Amino acid sequence: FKSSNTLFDRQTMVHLFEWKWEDVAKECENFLQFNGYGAVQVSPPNEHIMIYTNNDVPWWVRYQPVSYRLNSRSGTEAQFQNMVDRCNNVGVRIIVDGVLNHMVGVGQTSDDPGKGSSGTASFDGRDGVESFPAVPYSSSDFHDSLCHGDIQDSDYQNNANNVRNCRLSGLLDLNHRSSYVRSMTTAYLASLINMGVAGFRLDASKHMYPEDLQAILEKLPNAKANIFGANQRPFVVHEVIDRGGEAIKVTEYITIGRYTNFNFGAAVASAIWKQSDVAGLSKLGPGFGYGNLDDRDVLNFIDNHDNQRDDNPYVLTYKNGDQYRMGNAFMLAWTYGYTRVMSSFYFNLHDQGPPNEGSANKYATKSPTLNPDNTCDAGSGWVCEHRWPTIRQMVQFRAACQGRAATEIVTESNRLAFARESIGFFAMNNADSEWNRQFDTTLPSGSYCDQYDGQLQGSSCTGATIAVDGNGKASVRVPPRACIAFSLVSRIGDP
Ligand code: AAO
Repeated sequence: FKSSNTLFDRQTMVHLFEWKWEDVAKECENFLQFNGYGAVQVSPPNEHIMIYTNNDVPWWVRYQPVSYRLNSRSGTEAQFQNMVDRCNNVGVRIIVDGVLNHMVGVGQTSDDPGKGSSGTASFDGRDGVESFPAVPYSSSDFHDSLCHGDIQDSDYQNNANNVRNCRLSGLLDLNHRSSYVRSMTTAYLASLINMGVAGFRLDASKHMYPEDLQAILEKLPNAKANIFGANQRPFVVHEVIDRGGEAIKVTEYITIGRYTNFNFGAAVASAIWKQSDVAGLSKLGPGFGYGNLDDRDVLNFIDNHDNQRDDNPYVLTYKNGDQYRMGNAFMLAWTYGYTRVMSSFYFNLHDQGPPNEGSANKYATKSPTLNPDNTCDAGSGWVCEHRWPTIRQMVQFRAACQGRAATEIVTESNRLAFARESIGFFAMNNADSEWNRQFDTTLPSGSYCDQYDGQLQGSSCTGATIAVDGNGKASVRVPPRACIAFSLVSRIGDP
């Protein structure tokens, strides 16, 4: 379950949070395939509650499943299949956000009564009723007999069973020890594999026992051979938040896939904010600090859709501007793990949903629109970090450098540089003055275009150019609080 199932030189996925299937399909065809992206994590595709409040639909309705039918705010089953086919056709894989841990919340407010009908399925999630006829699930499929209430904050530190058996903020907790629940969840994931998806980000894996997940995952078919080759297991990333001090540890999940490494973005943010020093990031890999396991165990990212919404985020987000560019550039230049780029919509409030078409159109999700420079038009409400010039260039840099070690590592106070052996060179200067020195780039002689603040257009470079001599040496000027990156894909004058 560890292999990303992407094409060999595509080593980054993008989370197109809340995008519609038709828009994802177009993005694969028009942009992702040309910019080194290997896969898209999509929002949960199955039926979910709908809540209309404050002229909006909160984004998190997608995390309250009503059935496993493929109808959602992002589109229908036919649109989903069409997206999977069109993305696979251009070598971009689809990773589904699978919500297996729970169904809906028990519902306490008039906005959210915990029952109703949404899409095609009716449901009644009120405490004690717990009926989901379109699966079907009934009250005996939930954990009520083991825990009839919510996970308490202190459980995270000292009660693993409560974290797994009690309700995550009121969400009805399925019992995956039951062979019936296992068979329903396996069937859901298997049907997605048979539609051609490459794998899953499993929501709230921390709240399910690893042995139960293993039993579910072992029964899955291989990824489709005509797309992925023979005998390929689906890719699985478990959402487990473990930054130390938890009763449940990421090590429990590494035999059944990768885990979401929340320690990575935390380390990068703290270095860039100078609570520590970016030079220290030269050690960010297996064994660094707490919770950074082997390359093949981790999915690394700067921020995700949850922690970007924290009141006072401990990670960099699009709201940090240039520091966010630096953080992503480092992640993509560095060798550690499989990487994910976040792609957001603008928000002020935690619950705010994706840009929508207003009440007359039942708050249908809006499509992003583009600026002439191929970034997203902020007016459409989408941030599209994955299209920011620096990030899209660095995703190509990573694709080109796949499999190459980081060598010639140079550190100074608040400065870090390294080569990706004979393919790329990266330098990060988080000090307040220019970093001007000679480096061994390991690259063939030539003239290179900076991919951090520029890009190659035909044979001209829109940013700084760097001359590498016959010995691979170059004098590089890295502006304060910025990076320089260049690679064989930005060599000027190459055919
Ligand atoms: C909504 C309403 C609720 C209502 C509920 C039911 O907001 O008021 O009660 O419906 O009616 C999302 C939203 C929720 C939403 C839910 C369902 O975030 O607001 O509830 O959909 O619509 C824990 C889990 C983790 C989970 C995270 C949010 O372990 O799995 O909470 N993430 C996933 C999704 C998320 C989704 C769900 C799960 C549910 O990504 O979008 O919820 O499907 C500690 C623990 C973590 C724990 C956090 C938060 O972490 O270790 O396990 O995550 O606390 O409770 C530092 C600390 C670390 C802390 C972390 C938090 O790192 O060191 O201890 O900060 O960022």
